[in-house]
Amino acid sequence: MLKSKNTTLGEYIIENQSSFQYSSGELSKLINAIRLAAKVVNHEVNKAGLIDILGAAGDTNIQGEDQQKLDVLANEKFIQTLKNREIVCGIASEEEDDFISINSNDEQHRNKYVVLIDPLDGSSNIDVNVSVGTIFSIYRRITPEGTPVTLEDFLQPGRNQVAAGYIVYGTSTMLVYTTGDGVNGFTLNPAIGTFYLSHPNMEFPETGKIYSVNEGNYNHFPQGVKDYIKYCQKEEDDRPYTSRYIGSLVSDFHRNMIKGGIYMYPKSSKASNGKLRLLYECNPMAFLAEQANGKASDGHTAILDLQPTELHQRVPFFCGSIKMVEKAEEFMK
Ligand code: P6P
Repeated sequence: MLKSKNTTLGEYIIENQSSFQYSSGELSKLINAIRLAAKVVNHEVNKAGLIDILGAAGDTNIQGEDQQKLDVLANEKFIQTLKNREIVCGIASEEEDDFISINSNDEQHRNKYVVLIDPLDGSSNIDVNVSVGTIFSIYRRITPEGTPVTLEDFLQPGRNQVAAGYIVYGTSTMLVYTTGDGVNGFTLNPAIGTFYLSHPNMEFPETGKIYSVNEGNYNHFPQGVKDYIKYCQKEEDDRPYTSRYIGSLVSDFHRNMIKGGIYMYPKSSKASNGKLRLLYECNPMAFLAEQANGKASDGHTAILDLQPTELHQRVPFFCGSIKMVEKAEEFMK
């Protein structure tokens, strides 16, 4: 497979399609649609400070969170692009109370993929110019082709994903994704609007020295989590580790995948299932983590093995270098 560093994303998708089993080209068209939407959102994110697009949109989403204007715009752009390209039969989004059935005509129902997205994760960072990201997760539908999608098509275990990835709108904009054959990172050259393969075969180092958690919640964590955090801070062996927490899952994940580290969003007495959503945050990031020789669990069970029950359900999330996640799990036994 093409892996030279000047491969464009477009060339890579075409090359990848030939080796992706039962690819009818629809998945390639789907990844291409995400590529286009990513460029549009990147343009808006990068100029956010310049035009009146900062601040809340005056509305709140199902999570009860203030919707930032860019949240709304990113959500609209990804949904519009996926609809226009007539590639998917259903979409679920953090910003939409219910899933969207793409059924403008019978031909639409022939499309076999459903997409779940967090259109702009970490959006509270927008107004302070800290990086944010988009997360996407792709499944093959399980209900019969030719019929409208049902909730069942979205409540599949993460193990069923056919592709997943994120765009990080940071110092540079990158699209990082997997179709089950490793993880590859593409960096956008904004001058010409082309993504180039800059990080082939991304992998988590087996262990690391970075832990990412909101320590402001320390007093509300289960004892096992408190004990692990104290272990990270202890002056012995290869510790103390460094604490790095950006408040943007995509950015913390991306840094930890390159340098080695663990990201944690545990349950607490304030949030009995943690904060992160299983379907469009934890499952795609867990698919990427496992494809990059990392690990992702809810503290006890692999994220990808959890059977979802609700569209916006939350789960505790521990993800990153395999040895660090295993150590944290030991403390939580
Ligand atoms: P807290 C952003 O809202 C997000 O979903 C993740 O991107 C981020 O890691 C986490 O929540 C931050 O949450 O409670 O620490 O501010």
